[in-house]
Amino acid sequence: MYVNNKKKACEYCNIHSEEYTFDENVKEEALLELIDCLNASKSIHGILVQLPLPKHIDEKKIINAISEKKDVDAFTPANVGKIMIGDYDFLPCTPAGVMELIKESGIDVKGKECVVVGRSNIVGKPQAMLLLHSHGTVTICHSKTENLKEVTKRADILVVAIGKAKFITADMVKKGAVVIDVGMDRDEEGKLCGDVDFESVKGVAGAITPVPGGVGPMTIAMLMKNTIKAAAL
Ligand code: L34
Repeated sequence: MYVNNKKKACEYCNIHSEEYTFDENVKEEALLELIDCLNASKSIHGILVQLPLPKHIDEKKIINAISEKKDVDAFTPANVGKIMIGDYDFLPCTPAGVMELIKESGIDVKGKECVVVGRSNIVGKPQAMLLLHSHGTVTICHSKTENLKEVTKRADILVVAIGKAKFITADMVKKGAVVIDVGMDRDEEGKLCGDVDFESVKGVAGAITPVPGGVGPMTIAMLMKNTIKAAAL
């Protein structure tokens, strides 16, 4: 479904897109061969390998094979390194979408207590770096964090990306905080929800993103932005 949403967005933006699907038993070599071919193609400007990959595939090896100039996810080591320095062509789509939401809502990150819950390479780590570039005071929390609630309660801006349904509850949030929910989870009834217990937290938050209809569509918008940028590189 995520891939379909990306294809629809391409159509909307007049970006040509091609989808390659494989059997889950696909060999690593077959993926590497396709990436080589797309790397060399003059008519392809962006390459995205939708994650997660099956267990027998070395994700790092596959990502590393993508040309850094076509890496519209900004997942390759070269692009991740550039983000650290603050001198980049592409930003990773989800963290960039979160920053866009913050900016467009008129929220100034400068000097604010920013707490990121989750330390994945895709969201948590780059998210912390982007908040730092915007002059936030940044803390990263994760599953080993002691007194998590004490830390999240300090946040003026709380970004949650852990993949645990409704994990963040009202007692963990400071009154008036900006709460951004990156989660895409299922609740007990199998309904789509986020990492934040929206119904309880909306009562204390100053601003909060819903799931669906929050960060997800922003991720896709940033992918379009990166792709257009890649075409101009
Ligand atoms: N390579 N793999 C790569 N890049 C990515 O940036 C992703 N991710 C995650 C999964 N794998 C990836 C995405 O694009 C998650 N993700 C993603 C993309 C789109 C949406 C959610 C997650 C999305 O469209 N969400 C909508 C609809 C949700 C629904 O109705 O089920 C929303 O409103 O949140």
